Amino acid sequence: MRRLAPVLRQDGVDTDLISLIKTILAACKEISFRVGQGELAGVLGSTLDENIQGETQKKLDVLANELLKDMILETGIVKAISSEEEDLPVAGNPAGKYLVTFDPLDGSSNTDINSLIGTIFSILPAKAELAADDAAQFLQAGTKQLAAGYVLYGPSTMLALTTGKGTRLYTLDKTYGGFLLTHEEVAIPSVTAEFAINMSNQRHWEPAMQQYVQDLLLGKTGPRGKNFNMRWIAAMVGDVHRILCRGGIFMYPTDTKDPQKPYKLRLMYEANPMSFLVEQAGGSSTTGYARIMDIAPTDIHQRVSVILGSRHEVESCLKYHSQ
Ligand code: AFP
Repeated sequence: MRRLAPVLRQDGVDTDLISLIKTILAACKEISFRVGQGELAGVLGSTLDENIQGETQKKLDVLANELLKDMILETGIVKAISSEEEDLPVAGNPAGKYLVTFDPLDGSSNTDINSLIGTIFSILPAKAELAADDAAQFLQAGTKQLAAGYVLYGPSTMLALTTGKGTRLYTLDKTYGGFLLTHEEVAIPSVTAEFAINMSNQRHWEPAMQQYVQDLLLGKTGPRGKNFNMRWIAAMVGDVHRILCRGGIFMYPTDTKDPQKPYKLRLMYEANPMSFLVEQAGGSSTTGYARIMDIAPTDIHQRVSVILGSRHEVESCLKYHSQ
């Protein structure tokens, strides 16, 4: 099986970008090892701190964040990083070529139940005209991403990565410590019978989403004329990975549960990198009203509604939103 670097070189990826991706993966390998140790590493459970999102930080959140931040900034080719766990961006080399955004541990609520979690990352071009500590440099649409990926800490540790030339899957070979290409070119089936949504929010959704999901649940007896299956991992990395592997539609729509927080998923740290991976694999990703990768960000921690996956099923869902 082929190793990561030769595959990226064959795609014409810049050597500095390959080096940065390998550094991110080195941090993820350390996170994978700690996650795999579970209770034995004393890294489970919560800290006494809250992050900018108002969420209690898990010990693994902090560990993963510190590892990624330190290793990425030590490369000397990154101008700044922005993390879901950091209030503000952290400046690196003012002459750095790249910006990196990441969710160090997506699915934190799964850490203490030995369920799926992962690291999501996105690489953007640095803006020479802006200072290294200027948050505005991160406010670039998802279409500007140079690379995006996630590392899924599951029974095997897997990497999904795109640099704009398709989406590939790699599996960590824990004997030699490198990621080996295990899925050359991901192609999401355009049709699916599997949906993922947190049903407990049903009464808070917009009518369009309520009607769409209601028709999925009616299955053969309803307007869709076929039965659907449901999955919900409560970690976007796990749900998106399933969709890359076998298709499906994933939704975290706007809801009125907390008027202060109409959306859950973060644009820079979750929606944009996942949208890049999904679109490069032939799927689509929308807010229900606009392509996610076209959104011009206004805040590094802004949140959006997300509907992504099998192209034809996303289109079916959009029809309910356009009526
Ligand atoms: P945490 O990282 O705080 O667990 O949130 C994970 C997440 O952002 C995303 O990965 C999941 O799809 C979604 O939230 C799960 O949200 P619910 O807990 O409301 O199901």
